[in-house]
Amino acid sequence: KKVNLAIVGATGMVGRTFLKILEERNFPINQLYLFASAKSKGKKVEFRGKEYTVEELTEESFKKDIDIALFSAGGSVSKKFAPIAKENDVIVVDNSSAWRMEKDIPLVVPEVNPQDINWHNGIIANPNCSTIQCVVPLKPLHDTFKIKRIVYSTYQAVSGSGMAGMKDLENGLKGMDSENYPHPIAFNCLPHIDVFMENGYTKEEMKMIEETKKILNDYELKITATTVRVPVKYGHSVSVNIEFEKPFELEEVYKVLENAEGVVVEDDVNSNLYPLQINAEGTDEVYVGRIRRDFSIENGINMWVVADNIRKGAATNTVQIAELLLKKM
Ligand code: 2RA
Repeated sequence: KKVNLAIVGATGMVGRTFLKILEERNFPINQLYLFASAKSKGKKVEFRGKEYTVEELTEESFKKDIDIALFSAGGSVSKKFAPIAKENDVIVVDNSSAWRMEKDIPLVVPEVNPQDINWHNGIIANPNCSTIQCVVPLKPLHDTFKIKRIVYSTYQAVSGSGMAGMKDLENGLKGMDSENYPHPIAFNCLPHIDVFMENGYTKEEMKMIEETKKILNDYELKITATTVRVPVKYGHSVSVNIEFEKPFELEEVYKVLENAEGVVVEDDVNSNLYPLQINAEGTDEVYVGRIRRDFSIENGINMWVVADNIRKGAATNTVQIAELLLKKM
């Protein structure tokens, strides 16, 4: 079955990666529509050897015969246009944080909770990149050893802020100026992603905490997070400390992770083997290493989790959700 697919935010970093992933995965498309803001109107984009013209996104855009729309155009565009798309019987898969915590909107990572797309009512939310890469290994560990508490510490690439973030890193090498961040990012780490909330945490930290509970469907989990921007172009790394309810052998933990869907274990410190952002870049797997017991608590481990934040963290996960929708059509 071929579908009529729209991409909203087609000229952004994730939007352009959608096209790459759709080609790589041979997603069956009948008609393709590319939408972006007025400033991108008329731009030419190539897809499967054909040239497409970017159209300005308007309230009329979804009057066309579109089955699925992939959004990556920021929260305000999603807030305004996802409901319009839904009214026109378009199923929306949205990358922004606008809808993620809505009760009647599923938040989906296909390796973790694919069944949740069954109760969508027109909009499905794609989780935050740093959350996606963590829940992929956390899910099988939770199923096997029952997680009690998680401590996240992230090392996030500047591509998480799109082209602006990339420019700031490049600029930083020259003038150390930063339009996009409150301080220079070159040769620096910024413990500040998105805005600060009343409780002293950033929105990014609260996203990781709340989205993890929703995706694993376990609101008893005790979770805290510190999210940090680092001078890396592509790939987020996360140090994950986990406390389990049940005792375990480290061998069992390795076995669960080695058999986990979407996970590649890279862990042999004797040969300096552990996940690296530069190796994860351009792939769709989640790499796990530095797996070791946390000797400071009864049943705990530490691990290092790395993935390409633009692919598995955003574009690929969204296309995988669209593939789940295809199966239901
Ligand atoms: C970031 N996770 O890395 C956020 C949004 N992509 O900036």
